[in-house]
Amino acid sequence: MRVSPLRRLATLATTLGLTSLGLLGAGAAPAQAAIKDCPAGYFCAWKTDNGTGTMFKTNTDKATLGAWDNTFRSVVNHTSKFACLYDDPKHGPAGSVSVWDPDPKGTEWGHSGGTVSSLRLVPTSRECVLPVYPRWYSSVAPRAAGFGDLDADRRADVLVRDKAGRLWFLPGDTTGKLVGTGGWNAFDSLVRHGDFTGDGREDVLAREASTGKLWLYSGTGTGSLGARKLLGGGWNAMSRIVGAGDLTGDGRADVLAVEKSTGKLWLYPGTATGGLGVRKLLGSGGWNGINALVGAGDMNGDGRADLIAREASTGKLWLYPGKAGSLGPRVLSGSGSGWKLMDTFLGVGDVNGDGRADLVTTTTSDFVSPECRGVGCQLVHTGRGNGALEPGVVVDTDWWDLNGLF
Ligand SMILES: [Ca+2]
Ligand SMILES: [Ca+2]
Ligand SMILES: [Ca+2]
Ligand SMILES: [Ca+2]
Repeated sequence: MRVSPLRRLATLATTLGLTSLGLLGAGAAPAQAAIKDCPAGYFCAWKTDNGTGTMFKTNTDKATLGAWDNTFRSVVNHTSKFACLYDDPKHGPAGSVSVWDPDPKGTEWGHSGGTVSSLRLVPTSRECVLPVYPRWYSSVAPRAAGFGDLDADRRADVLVRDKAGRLWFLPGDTTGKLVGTGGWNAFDSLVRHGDFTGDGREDVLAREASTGKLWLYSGTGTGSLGARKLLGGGWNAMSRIVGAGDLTGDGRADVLAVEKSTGKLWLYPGTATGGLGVRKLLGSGGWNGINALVGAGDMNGDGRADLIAREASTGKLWLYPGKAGSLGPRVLSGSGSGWKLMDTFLGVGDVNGDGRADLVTTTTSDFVSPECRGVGCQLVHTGRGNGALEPGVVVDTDWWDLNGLF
């Protein structure tokens, strides 16, 4: 049985007391009969290395294990959830935690070290050691950004998709709310940047990976998403889809997309009926050389939405200032190799409440700083209001083992 990798273990070990990831495949293999004895939907364990003798089984969490405390030697996880095995009772974080992948068909077995005192069955491996969604904090901005604020409280909010395909709304006070109960992993592009339907509430665009259809999910104004509407097909011809804010200056949010085959950048203007109008060429080529593209709002203070782009070859961060329906000459927004160490770029408006649009990033595994190292550190790069950014400040360490931030 494969043990799911919990990333950034070294850091976690100090903060959560993790010391090991469980033991893999040591000892003699249990008889096939032992694996088959474990019913579908159950996690099972034996006191012996070879799966003989009395079998423990459960399909619910166990805060303590009674007579089975510190006895698990062979285990199988025939559930569709991750099994978290804790050395401490009550799922305590002080001792080590091992994570066993879902194996609903029941073909694999594993070996445990005989130190387990409690267990949980959870939809994502992250939940073995952390809350399902990370903590997100933002300040109340002096004015509405027009995007990055699904519930219109002038606090920048974030949507997080977990690996189980659920969608969480993080309003900015460190709490979270489930707004999509499942199925969101069917989309390979999720875009949120402004109001497309014209009701003053921010909406979300989603591209369905299997069909290339682009859907508009209208925001309800509370962080939840309402009924969806088909915007069109063929969007899998695009390597990147970005919510740009209002570039054309008609007060409606527009969409930008990079064409996979040509590297062209197209502008799709939002229309009064909540659709997209006739596209216009913004960039004649080369846009596939950009490996991060985000509509970040008005970064340079001229009242028009701007675009931030990371050049793959150099790691440079460029600001493309929005002009009336086009983009002006790009200016360097951030140099240095640091931008290559960023995984996700998030433009959700003014995060620190000074009235200027900011940029938020999360890191790749190569990132190292005194505050945080590895994947999933979150940084806020405060906008200066003239297109430049202050150096990023680490604000949290737990933005890992997720499936996207929007
Ligand atoms: Ca908000
Ligand atoms: Ca709307
Ligand atoms: Ca601008
Ligand atoms: Ca700001």
